[in-house]
Amino acid sequence: LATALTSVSLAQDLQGKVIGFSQIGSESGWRAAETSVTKQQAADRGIDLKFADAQQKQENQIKAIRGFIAQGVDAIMVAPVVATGWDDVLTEAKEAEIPVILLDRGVDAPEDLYLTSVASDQVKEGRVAGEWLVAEIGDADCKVVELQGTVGSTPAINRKQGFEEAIAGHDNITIARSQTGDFTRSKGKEVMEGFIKAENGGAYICAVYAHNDDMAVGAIQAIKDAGLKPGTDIKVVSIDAVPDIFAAMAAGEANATVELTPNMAGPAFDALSAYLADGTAPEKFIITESKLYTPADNPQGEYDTRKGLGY
Ligand code: GYE
Repeated sequence: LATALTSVSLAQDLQGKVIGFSQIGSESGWRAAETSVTKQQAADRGIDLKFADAQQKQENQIKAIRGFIAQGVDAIMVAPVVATGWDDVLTEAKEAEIPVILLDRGVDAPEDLYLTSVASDQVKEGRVAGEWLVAEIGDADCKVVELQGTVGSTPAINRKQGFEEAIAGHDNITIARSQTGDFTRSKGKEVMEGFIKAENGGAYICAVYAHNDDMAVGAIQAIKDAGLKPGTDIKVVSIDAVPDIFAAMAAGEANATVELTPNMAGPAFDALSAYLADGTAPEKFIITESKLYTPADNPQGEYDTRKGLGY
């Protein structure tokens, strides 16, 4: 990760370009890191980044994108909060000949409405998390509770699917309860409290699968408040690899996470600079890595490395 964030070749051709970025908000530690890495990447390349925080609302994103089009920006980046409802505004950008790049989440819209999408393979992330659990649990019976991401967002849909694929055929592992925690720490805690209550105090919950680390961190608190030990009584597996989950791992309170780089803007700017230089069409989907981390992977060291990388 350190290498990925620092070995940026300065693409001078984006110097002075005006790029609008419609960010979802700051629901998670990962999201906040993505914002600061994007601003840093823009500054390194001399880009004039117009940043708009949508406070989790699609209507604010659509408004911001329309504003960018009216300003005549050179390109638009958007992290789409949900998958549907983008056709009109993306068509408007296309008609204005402004390239649009999707960051970290996908859309249900024709592929010709955006230049490229820089994101992880979210089905794979769910699968990696699920495969970890399958290997960890072996033949034991395991009742899982699931904290889903934002309803209608591609990471929530895909991470659910991937996890279900991984546990399919392992009848000893079942998802007992599944609810959205909206990718936030506070909602993750609240929903986990509800799961524990509904499951007779939580003693028979074997694992929590959270679609992001922030919800897992909230769930860890709820588990502790219920007098149980996260990491042992209830295993904790999630996605993102933010510093706080490594702190939890170092304390024995979390078991596995799947890394999501916060540096989506770097590859996005590289693709854009090639496109603006000579019309080179980038890959439609630029896929970032999904690496599993467990307590065997030096969690304290990972925590230290990640602190200061925009987190
Ligand atoms: O995992 C989560 C965030 O869109 C893939 O959004 C991203 C997710 C990320 O809030 O923490």
